[in-house]
Amino acid sequence: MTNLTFGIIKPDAVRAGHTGSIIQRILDGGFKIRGLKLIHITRREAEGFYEVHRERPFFSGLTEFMSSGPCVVMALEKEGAVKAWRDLMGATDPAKADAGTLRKEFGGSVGENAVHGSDSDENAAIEIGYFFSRLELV
Ligand code: DAT
Ligand code: MG
Repeated sequence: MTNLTFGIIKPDAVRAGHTGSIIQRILDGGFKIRGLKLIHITRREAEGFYEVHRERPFFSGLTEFMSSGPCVVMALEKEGAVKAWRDLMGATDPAKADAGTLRKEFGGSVGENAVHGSDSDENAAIEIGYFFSRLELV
């Protein structure tokens, strides 16, 4: 799975109509899309996904937000995919993200920052498995 990562176009960006623009930026960035679907996750599913952050003060707001509307989940392929996708996303806080990154362009705040990306190959495999069945990956 070393050339795969997992990404989400979060509910804020989908709501604002940025899905198409973000997917175009992903393709322009040289990623191959191996899995893609629009889903609306429950609070419980968001809590499971962000389990490692359960003790953080922002956990409740984060899981409420992630279950607040549809999002787009993606399995993305590129050499060094995890780092390449995090580089394209930019810093967690859009105010600190570099110019030209997705979070700079589409993120509104540290909590509602437009996109998610895995932080390691190991977590990419876990996160892809959380949202996609084998049949949904090409
Ligand atoms: P990243 O999404 O860049 O990997 P993270 O794993 O530290 O960042 O946090 C996961 C998400 O939690 C992040 O995308 C938005 C939210 N979050 C992180 N820090 C926050 C904070 N200080 N206040 C509110 N939400 C925060
Ligand atoms: Mg993270």
